[in-house]
Amino acid sequence: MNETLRSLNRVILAFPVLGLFLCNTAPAERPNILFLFSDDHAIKSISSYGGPLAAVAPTPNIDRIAAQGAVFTNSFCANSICGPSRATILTGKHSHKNGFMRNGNTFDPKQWTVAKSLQAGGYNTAVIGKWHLKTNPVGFDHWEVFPGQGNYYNPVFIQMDGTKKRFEGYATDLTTQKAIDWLDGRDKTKPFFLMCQHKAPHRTFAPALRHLGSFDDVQIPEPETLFDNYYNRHSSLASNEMEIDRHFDWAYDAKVRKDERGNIQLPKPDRYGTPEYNRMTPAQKQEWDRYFSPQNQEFLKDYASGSLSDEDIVRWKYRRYMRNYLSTVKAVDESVGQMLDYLDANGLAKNTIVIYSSDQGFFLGEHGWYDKRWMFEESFRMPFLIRWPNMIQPGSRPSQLIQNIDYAPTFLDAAGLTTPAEVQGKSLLPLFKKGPKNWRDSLYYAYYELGEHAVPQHFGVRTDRHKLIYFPKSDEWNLYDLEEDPNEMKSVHDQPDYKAVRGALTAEFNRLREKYEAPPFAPSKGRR
Ligand code: SGN
Ligand code: CA
Repeated sequence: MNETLRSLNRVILAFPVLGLFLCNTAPAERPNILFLFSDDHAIKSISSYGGPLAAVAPTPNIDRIAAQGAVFTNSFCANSICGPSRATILTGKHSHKNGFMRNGNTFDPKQWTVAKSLQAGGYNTAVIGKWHLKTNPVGFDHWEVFPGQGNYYNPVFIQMDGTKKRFEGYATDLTTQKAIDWLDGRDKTKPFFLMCQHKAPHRTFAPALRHLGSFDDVQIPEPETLFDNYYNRHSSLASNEMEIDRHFDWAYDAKVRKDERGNIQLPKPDRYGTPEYNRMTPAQKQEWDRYFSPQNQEFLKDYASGSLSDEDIVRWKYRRYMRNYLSTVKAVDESVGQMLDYLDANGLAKNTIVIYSSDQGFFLGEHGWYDKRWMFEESFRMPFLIRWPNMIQPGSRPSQLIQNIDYAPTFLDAAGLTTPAEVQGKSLLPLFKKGPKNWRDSLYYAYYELGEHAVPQHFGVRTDRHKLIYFPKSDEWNLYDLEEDPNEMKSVHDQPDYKAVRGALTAEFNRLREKYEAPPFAPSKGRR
């Protein structure tokens, strides 16, 4: 009897009812689940999603998952912010049901999670890297996670005994190595569930030193909406605090340190220092400076000469942002390659489900922005690629509307375990089979944060063509026709020719709020 079957038998002996269920439905060998995850990775910077960046910034390893499995082309989050997205993945529920509605909340570790079910169902479970839920991971046989947001250079990992250990190196590489080490030493009598969760490409977009300059010789295309004027939509767009122009910090984000500037005064914002640079060893700082300093001096000279227009400066910052962001993605892509190679080398590829995803999307200059939060396409969309040999058609591109509430039931379904009735998502497995599919036509979205980057609370519904957004604070609505206006530059909510669409979407919004038992709109206190 092979190892997996032996472990399956043990589960069946321990849980006779479950055993019945497993025998009827699960394949003989339950699949391993490798969940590769990053933070703030926009689909436009994954080449298998296509688009103008694909040619200049390919992600060959993530694309391996696409070629051998499926790319979900309409994958979305329930709440476009870090902790809430992670809590939704673990619980299969919208934020109001798992209690983690904003980054400032604390995850209640007593509640049901997919990790707990997989662990109890016979899986060897682990999470490594970014966690960001305040309380320590529960339901994992092994964990080693960053405190809070974590750092890029020489990061600290919290150990299972509660101590904090600092490791020299780059966060993405260290996370990968730790994941591989765990796989090597895991309990091989059981199938595994491993969540390998990177900090990158999150702010402050700090690349591995070996990748500095990787995108200097390519022309990075600019989004059409880089100079959005915020007309014709909700007034809060104009009062945002996430513009490359007005809010991209000179030292912190654009990497022009104060001590490099001589007597040249840069305009605002210049609020933060250089915490990542400060963490580096002298040798690391030298490498960083060797790359950034000459470019910074050239920019400062041009700036001081007065030859740069406001638009030139935005464009310079956009290029700097994108070069760094895409460089952090390059390390994530390499990590994916290493993990896939590990599966190949150890005979695990065939029976391992591999997922690549990220907690939400991100603005790569669209609407002039960095950051996320909005229900606009760039931040609402979440990458979701999945490979499962013999179960998923290689190169497929399912277009159904899926959401992060669906991950937990998918994992459980694949493992032959029962999904609790309270879970709000649906298993994606039926979408891999041929034939007609009974799937949802709309998605519910809820963003509850109170002020960071000055994005107001908003709630909405999206169908394949339309998006309705409600802003409770000002009791205003926006409606977008994604076919006519894919860049979401104009709300048609008050246009008479959209009366019928508006009525249908409002009814759908109310239906979903009822279905998911969403709470009434109520302003909460505080900023986070
Ligand atoms: C930090 C970032 C913000 C970011 C939030 C949420 N500032 O506060 O720019 O929007 O995290 O990101 S930073 O100075 O700490 O980088 S999330 O991915 O954790 O939700
Ligand atoms: Ca995030």
